[in-house]
Amino acid sequence: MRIDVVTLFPEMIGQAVRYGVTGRALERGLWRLGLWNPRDFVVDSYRTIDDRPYGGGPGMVMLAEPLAKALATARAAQRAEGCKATRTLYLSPAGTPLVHRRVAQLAAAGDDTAYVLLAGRYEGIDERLLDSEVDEEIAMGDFVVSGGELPALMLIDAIVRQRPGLLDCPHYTRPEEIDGARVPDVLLSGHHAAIRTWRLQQSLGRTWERRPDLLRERALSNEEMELLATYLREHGETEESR
Ligand code: 9WO
Repeated sequence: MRIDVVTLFPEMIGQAVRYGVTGRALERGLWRLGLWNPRDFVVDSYRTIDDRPYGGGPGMVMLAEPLAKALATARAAQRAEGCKATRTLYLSPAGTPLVHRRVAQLAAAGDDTAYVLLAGRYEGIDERLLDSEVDEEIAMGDFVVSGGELPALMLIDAIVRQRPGLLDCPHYTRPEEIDGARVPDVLLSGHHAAIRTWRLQQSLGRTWERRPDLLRERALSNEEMELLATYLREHGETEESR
């Protein structure tokens, strides 16, 4: 699973997720994070990301164009990393209240699924951007805060802590061969999606063999179950029959 966040304050997200369960899961490769600042997609010298609301009234509204560019770049980065499906979620007090069942559904997505979380600031975002780009609006509760970043962090934490803690995959460094024992070919292939899949499969297989209790704590995604089944076909039988 990969999660990208479009936010005017990427450091807020990047720092906070490094603590505790989400940070360890990030280090282990159980999820990946991308951060995108819409300000980086503005060309004018003032780097304007907001403007006054049509019809008047207080405050400022986030411009559609920089957000659309940031979202497109986030999705392109997800695809480039092998993500086959992506959903864009907007954190909004007017969204569907988040419940555990929805968290579990979001967390059960496979390694090839991604989310883009859109965190707003100011009075809000141009409605046309929301209409054309957002798949789902999610509320953490019936209250308003000053930006979508803290709600986005709550959503990330809720999703990631549902992902299983797996044992580490095997590691290799030089040389490529020691007394006839070779580094697995996939690790030398430079094929990053295949390497990630192999590592996930190794982690799943080792966890099944050595700490099955960890896998009982919660359901695996379809992709994870297929990877584990293949691992067991390739390893389980032969080693046991030896
Ligand atoms: C603010 C607002 C107030 C009343 C009714 C609907 C509303 N929508 C928004 C809104 O989307 N605001 C944007 C996101 C821009 C300002 C900061 N934002 C925000 C998100 N404030 N609070 C949230 C939020 C998100 C999820 N769960 C709780 C609060």
